[in-house]
Order: sequence, then structure tokens, then C-alpha cells
Amino acid sequence: MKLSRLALIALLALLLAPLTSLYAQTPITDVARSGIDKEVIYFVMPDRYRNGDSSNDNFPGFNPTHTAFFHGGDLKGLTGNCVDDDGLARLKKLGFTAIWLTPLVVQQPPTDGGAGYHGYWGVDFLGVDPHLGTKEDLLALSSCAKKLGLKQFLMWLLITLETLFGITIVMPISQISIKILRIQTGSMRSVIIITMEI
Ligand SMILES: [Ca+2]
Repeated sequence: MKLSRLALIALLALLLAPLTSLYAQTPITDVARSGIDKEVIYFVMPDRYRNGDSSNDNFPGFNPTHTAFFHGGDLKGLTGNCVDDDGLARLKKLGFTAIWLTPLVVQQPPTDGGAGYHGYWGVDFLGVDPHLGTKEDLLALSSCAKKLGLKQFLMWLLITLETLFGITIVMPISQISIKILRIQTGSMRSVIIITMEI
């Protein structure tokens, strides 16, 4: 006996109906989450978010026509006006509960091949890279995030233990309290990643 395509679909629907009904009735249990796992985190590289201050664009390494260089985005652009559908307030409206920023520290000078727009070529861990803004801009971003109830996470990628001691004793933004969440070390003390909440 040959079944038409329509009859075949109807037969399949009939056979699968009990299964779909069973699936629909299965209670969905939420996974218990705690700590950082509870957050809906927006991971952001400020240089690629939005340019909120053109006065910090023209440092060496700025070339928005090339992906390997700074594009002009900065802390002011990410912060926005903190009220409207703009910057951090927009991220909050979208449902995020936290932001995670790539390293903001001062980067090594650019080469012909590229610049540290990503934040992972840090050389001075006590300051904010001038392409991204100033310490005051970082404080403004932090204040706005706190006002909106957004948690903030920073990540520092360090090279040696000596640097680690430097960063823990003299924090670059002493006005902001920092809670270290996680420290990971690579082999032969080559890489240390500190994840912290401010
Ligand atoms: Ca800029």
C-alpha cells in the first residue's frame, strides 16, 4: 500500500503526539546557581564598544580602518549617560546583571603589526590606557554601574609574581574596593590571571 505524503505526515504526528505531550509535562528544574554563576555577564572590550570621547583617539596605535589597532572606543562610550537607552543603562535594560571588562591597563607601544586595543599587552598595571580614558572615567563608569545595580568584573593578565605583588599592594584605582574572585597561574610563573569584582 502506498501512502500519500500528507497521510504519512498525519501518521507521524499521531505516533509522536504522546511523546511531545510527555515532554511538555516534564517539569523543568532550574539548576541551582551561586556566586558568579548567577550573573548574566556582558563581556566587553571597551575599544570596540563605542567612541564617547574623540579627544583620546589620536594616541599612537589609533587606526579604525585596521582590525589590529585601536578603533576609538572608550570608557566614556561604554558608560553613556547612565540614564537613557544608552551605554550601561542600555545593557541593564537588555537584562544583563554584570559587565566584564577586558584589561584596561596601559599597553605597550604599537608596532607596525598592531596595538594593544584588546588590553592583553599591559606594561603599566597602575594606570588606565590613555586610548580608553582616565582613572576618572573608570571611576565614573564604576559609579554608574553601581547606581544601576550592575556588578563589574575586571581581569588583569600579569606576567610575573613580582607584578602580582605590585598590583595587590598598590591598586591602580585605590578609590574602588576590589574583591579578588579567582587567581589562576600558568606554568613557570609565566601567566597569572586575576579575576576581580569591583
Ligand atoms: Ca575615543
